[in-house]
Amino acid sequence: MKIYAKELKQHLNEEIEFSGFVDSIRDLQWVQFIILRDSTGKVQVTIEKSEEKNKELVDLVSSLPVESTVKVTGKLLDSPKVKLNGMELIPTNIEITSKSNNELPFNYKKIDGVNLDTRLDYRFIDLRSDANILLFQVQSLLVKYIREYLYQNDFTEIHTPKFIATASESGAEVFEVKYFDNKAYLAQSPQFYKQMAMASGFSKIFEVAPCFRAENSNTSRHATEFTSFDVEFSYIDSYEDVMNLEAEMLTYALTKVKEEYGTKIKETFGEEIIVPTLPFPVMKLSDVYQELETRYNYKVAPEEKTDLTTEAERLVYKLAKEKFNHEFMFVVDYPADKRAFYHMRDENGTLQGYDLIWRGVEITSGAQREHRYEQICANAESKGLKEDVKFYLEFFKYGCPPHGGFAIGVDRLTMLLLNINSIKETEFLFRGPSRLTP
Ligand code: AMO
Repeated sequence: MKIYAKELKQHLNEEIEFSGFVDSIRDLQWVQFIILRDSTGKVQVTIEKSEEKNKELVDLVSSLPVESTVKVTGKLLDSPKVKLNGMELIPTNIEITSKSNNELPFNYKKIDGVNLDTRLDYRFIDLRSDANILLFQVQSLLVKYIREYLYQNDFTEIHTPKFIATASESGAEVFEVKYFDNKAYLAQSPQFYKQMAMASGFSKIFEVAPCFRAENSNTSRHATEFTSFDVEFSYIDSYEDVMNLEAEMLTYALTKVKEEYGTKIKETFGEEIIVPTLPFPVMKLSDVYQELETRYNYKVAPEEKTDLTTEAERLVYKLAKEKFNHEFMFVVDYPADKRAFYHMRDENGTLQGYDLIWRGVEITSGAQREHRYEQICANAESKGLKEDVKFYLEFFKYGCPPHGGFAIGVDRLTMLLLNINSIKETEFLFRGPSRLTP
């Protein structure tokens, strides 16, 4: 029976089959120790050289390159003296299921000093490290618990097309693709379609899917393709309902991730998972700038104050901790003319939208949407968009409830949770302006 590393404890003193990578080999005078690993853990295989019946195994192991894969059958013994989990596998047979080259392109267990591009070129090897396997287990868990929260609250997962005919965010950032005799674009966001679901009466939906942005920016937080967790729901009274749902959702997911992986994350990444308290603090953009100036002497030109600069985002983390003893901060009251046309403005022209900043980085944009037909048409027109978004404007013509939503970047979320330097390391395969392979 095939056993995974994490199940081994239940099979002591049994004949088992274990398959995995050869993590390391110690070939001593009297004994060979082989450490095998699968994605759930490691086990030691012990071969006594003096035993005649082991001769073939000893020969095989002495020329076995590490990182080969093997299938081992044998007896699993309870051996308290063995440092690795107090057990060892005494093999009767070892089958090499694939042989690795002796020389790896780099040592994925010692990445200090290894160029990140080399690691990304050989991402399949880079991902073999314990830290990287944990990283993607944590990312998977985060997504699982965000989903779980939404399912518990009657949301339906939908899947919207990624070939689109018009840009949803702003014209400059789309990738154009040839679509038979026409042009199409890769979706920057499911924005229009999640709103369409509201017009279709779905009430509560979400989607986890790729977004494509033709942003030629080489920063630690931008990718040309990233995974977006998009949420949209109806019958809200204000964008505060949207912020509240998001804060609750994140708190739920972080609580669960901490319960399941908190200790491992602390051991591997040195990061404590801090479960936030509700409600999350909220500040107006203009107040943020004012406080950054008085507290930290951070000054920017008035024309830059229409959005948070990268440095201001970083300082918002400091401010959130000092002022509210919190890791998160919602920033509201962005100038309406600088934000997407689908955000609602109130009767004074104040934007009914927000950004969420976590640990110094924007992780979310959200808003109540403009659902009134005349008003959304006027908003689109003011951005010179009317013809392009004609199909979208139709959604609001035949009844559409008040609604709002938000999007969280999953890769950024993982980066901040584990205090990883760059989004390049939290995407399974990073896509950036100068990276399309592997
Ligand atoms: P926005 O453009 O702010 O909003 O994107 C939402 C979130 O997606 C992530 N993100 C990115 N992650 C990696 N690389 C990028 N280039 C990148 N761009 C964005 C961030 C960001 O906060 N339609 C709206 C959302 C809404 O209102 O529902 C939108 O796309 O975490």
